[in-house]
Amino acid sequence: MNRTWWKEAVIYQIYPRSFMDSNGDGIGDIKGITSRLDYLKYLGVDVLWLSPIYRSPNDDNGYDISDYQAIMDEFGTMEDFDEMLSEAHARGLRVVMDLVVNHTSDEHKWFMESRRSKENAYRDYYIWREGKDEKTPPNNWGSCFGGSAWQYDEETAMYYLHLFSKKQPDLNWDNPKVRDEVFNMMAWWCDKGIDGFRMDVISMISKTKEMPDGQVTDFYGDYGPYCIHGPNIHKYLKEMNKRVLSRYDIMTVGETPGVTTELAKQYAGEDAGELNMVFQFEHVDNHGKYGKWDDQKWQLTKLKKILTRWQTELYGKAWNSLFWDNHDQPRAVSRFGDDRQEYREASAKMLATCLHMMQGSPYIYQGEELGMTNYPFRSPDDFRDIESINAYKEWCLSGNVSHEDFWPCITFRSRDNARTPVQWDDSEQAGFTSGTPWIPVNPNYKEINAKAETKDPDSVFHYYKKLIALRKENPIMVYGKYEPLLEDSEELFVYTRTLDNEKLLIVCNFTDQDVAFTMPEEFTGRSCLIANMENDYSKNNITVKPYEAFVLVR
Ligand code: TEU
Ligand code: CA
Repeated sequence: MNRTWWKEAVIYQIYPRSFMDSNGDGIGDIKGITSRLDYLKYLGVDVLWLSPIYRSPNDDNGYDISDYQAIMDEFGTMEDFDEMLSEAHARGLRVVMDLVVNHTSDEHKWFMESRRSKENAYRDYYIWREGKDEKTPPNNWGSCFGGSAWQYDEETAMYYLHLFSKKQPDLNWDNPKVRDEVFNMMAWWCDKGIDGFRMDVISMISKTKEMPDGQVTDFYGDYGPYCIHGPNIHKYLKEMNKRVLSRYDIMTVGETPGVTTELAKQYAGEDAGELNMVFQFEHVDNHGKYGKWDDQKWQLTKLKKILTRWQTELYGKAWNSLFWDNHDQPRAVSRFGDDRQEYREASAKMLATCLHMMQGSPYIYQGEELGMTNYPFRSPDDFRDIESINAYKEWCLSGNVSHEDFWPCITFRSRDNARTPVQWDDSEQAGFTSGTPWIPVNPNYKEINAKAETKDPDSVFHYYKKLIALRKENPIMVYGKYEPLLEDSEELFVYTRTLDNEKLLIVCNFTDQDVAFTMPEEFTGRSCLIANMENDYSKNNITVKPYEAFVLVR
């Protein structure tokens, strides 16, 4: 297995809108990021991944880009960006950009041209089809944000495809001109000195030409096999690698909905010549009665089975990215841990241990290092996210489900949980802004904030800091082989890591109960690398306390 800097790195995701506001307009910005670089350096992370900062009308908070080579007005200027980049580099921090090229904004000049006429030079940059008739779209595909994936456009009386909102038309990657534009734009950013790309829904850029109806799920058809891992996906990524990626020392991570371990070896195989690693979603995609809208926690054995499969099947062949949450997921401590006051800190540390000790590159989503929790939504008016707003309309206001049934599900899973402002201190608006934030601050900021946690050596923050530092001193955390133990336990997540003569034992209690555990002989009485509470490891039979986590070294 090759040793590389991005395998050894810890990546921190910044959602700029909610990270830090520098000018009191209530919206996080680039100068805000620059002002917090010392905090990130102190935490010890190596790479910052910025969610999109490009010019955008913000239908989907920047995932709808109208100019790839300009900065969103609300976030600042290109000078602010250049300053941030050089300040980050001066501190040894690398910067990875979000690359959103499955679609653009409908306000991108390519699309504004494209929709004008069938003969326009940009027409074929997007995916246009005739409807079945005037009122029926070309097929039954649904958009990820609800409704049909096709929008009728009066100008030329045809439909365009949008797998996300109707303000996010899909680019036509089969057009070589589109690939040229995208690759040139990527090289432009690389020449500026950025350190990599996180590629938004990159598994969806190649579509089946015939576009047959999908299987009917929910209210619309699923585009499933026709838009995910499409016919030319690997051809286009290899081309991208050859023409751009391979020319720079950068890291790449593909966001690849629907990816399996087999496919991951193609996308991110050691010698596949495509990407460095992918985000898989199996461990966060527990679907329930209303699709992704569900209020149930994972059964631990199921969660372990998924993660163990990714750990073992990719070993030596491809590289895992490790995450519990991001800007599309609820807060990890609320979802996988326990955000009740008596367990929040312990369970946040337990989750950190469990993730950072696995093989792959760990991602920390802003605020996760503080143990930030889900937001206590009171009414649908609290939502800012297009996905939550549309889902509430589609499921509830239409009368499909009652508010009482749906409310616990949508509030447990809403993406807005992750998007409330980072809690910097206990002053008004948690120190995020001097104005009114675009989305409310979680009312628990007086107890949970960076100022308090950086001062308290026992905080969640300092636990993350320690885990990150340990990774630098212990190559076994990066390169060791993973093996699961106690696979049938519904309470404990236990595994080992092995590298040469070294071996680690990782034990994590995912419940609020005491659990009896028999220590493997080889670890009895051994020293502890890190733990979130005290225990006596000299005995054979020990009691693992609620949300306890420890790592022993053989
Ligand atoms: O998300 C793509 C994706 O996989 C969606 O299915 C995602 O899970 C979504 O949140 C539905 O629950 C990426 C971005 O991360 C997301 O923020 C964007 O909204 C989306 O692409 C469109 O660009
Ligand atoms: Ca601002």
